[in-house]
Amino acid sequence: MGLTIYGTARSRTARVLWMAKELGLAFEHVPLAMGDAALKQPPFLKVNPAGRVPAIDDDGFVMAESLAINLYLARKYGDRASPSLAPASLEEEAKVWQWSSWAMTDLEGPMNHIHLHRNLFPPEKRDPKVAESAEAQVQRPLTMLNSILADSAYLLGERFTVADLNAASVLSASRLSAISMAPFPHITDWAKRCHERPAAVAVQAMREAGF
Ligand SMILES: N[C@@H](CCC(=O)N[C@@H](CS)C(=O)NCC(=O)O)C(=O)O
Repeated sequence: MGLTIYGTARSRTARVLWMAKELGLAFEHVPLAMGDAALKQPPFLKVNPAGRVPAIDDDGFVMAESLAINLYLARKYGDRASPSLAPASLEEEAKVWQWSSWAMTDLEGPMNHIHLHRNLFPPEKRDPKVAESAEAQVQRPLTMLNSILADSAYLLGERFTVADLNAASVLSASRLSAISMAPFPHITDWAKRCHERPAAVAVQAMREAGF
């Protein structure tokens, strides 16, 4: 029993692995990848009926969705980090939900399109118009984020929390490398602070090693 994390670090599972490493959790890692037949077979479909990673099994409690898993792990184990990654009050918890749902609804789709059409797809599959239109779409949310980070080191104030981990996961270093960041210097500084944390660097090493 214990915690099992399903998904390779080369997928959105990197977000959950980052959280687990921040918290110093012991876990079993099952590095399923996109395209693996096992994703669509009954044993894994019992963990995530959507047949996608990341997913976790925490002592028999199963769930999916990267940012939601991180909210759960932060709530259950957040105090294992010092300072805590968990919200310290109802108001902080509400802000954590706010930033996580904002990242998923306003940034995840367009940032993924930019990354696919500028970095990941083979040249013949890339459509510059899709990337341009997605980059135009993220200007407003990124302008807002930049203005918040002008006055605050992290999203809830002076300490790194699950709100930063979730938002910085959606704004991964490779995704940010595909857009012009000149108008957003405070996001650049914040993202660097987040992505240079030892737990994030450890997950990057897992990605590079193919896990
Ligand atoms: N919103 C989900 C997206 C999960 C997702 O799209 N996972 C991809 C890998 S990054 C996957 O498992 N794709 C396989 C498939 O869709 O068949 C999350 O954030 O966890």
